Amino acid sequence: MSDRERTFVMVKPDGVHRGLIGEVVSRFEDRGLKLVAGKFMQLDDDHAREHYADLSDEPFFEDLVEFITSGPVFAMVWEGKDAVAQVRSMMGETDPAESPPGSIRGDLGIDLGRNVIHGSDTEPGSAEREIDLFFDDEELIDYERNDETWLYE
Ligand code: D4T
Repeated sequence: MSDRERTFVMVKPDGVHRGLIGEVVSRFEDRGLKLVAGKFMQLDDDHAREHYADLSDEPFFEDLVEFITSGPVFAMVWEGKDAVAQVRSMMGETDPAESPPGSIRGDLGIDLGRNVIHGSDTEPGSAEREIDLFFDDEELIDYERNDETWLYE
C-alpha cells in the first residue's frame, strides 16, 4: 500500500481541441490508475507562470505560457502504484517525435510544442506542488475502485 501515490496530469489545449480527453482518460483508467480529481478549466497568465516557474529562464517560456492559456485544459489527479513514474512512462518523451509508438505522445502527437499532455515529473515534491496549485483538498475524492482487489495483490 505504501507505494500508492498521486500525480497531477493535464490534457493541454491542443488535446482538448483535438477531442483527445476521452482517449487520455481511458488509457489511465485501463492501466488501473484511479481518478481522484478532475476539472475542466481555463488557465490565466499567473497560474500558467506559476505552474511552469522552473522553466521561466527557458527561451520557449513565453510561447509556452501563451499556448497553455490559449484554450481550456482538463486537469486531473490520478492515484495508484508508483503513479508519478507510471504516468511519465505512459506519456513518452517531451517531444512526441521522439516518443515510442504505444505512448500517449508517440500515438497522439508529432510536434514538441503541441505534446497533448502534461504529467508531474519525478522530482520529489513536484506532484504534490502541482496538485496543490490546481485543486483544493476537498476536491480530491477518497474511494476504492471496485476492481482494486484484482489490480493489486
Ligand atoms: P510537461 O511539463 O509539459 O509535462 O513536459 P515535460 O515535463 O515532458 O517537459 P518540460 O517540462 O521540459 O517542458 C515543458 C513544456 O514545454 C514545451 N517545450 C519544451 C517547448 O515548447 N520547447 C522546448 O524546447 C521544450 C524542451 C513542451 C513541454
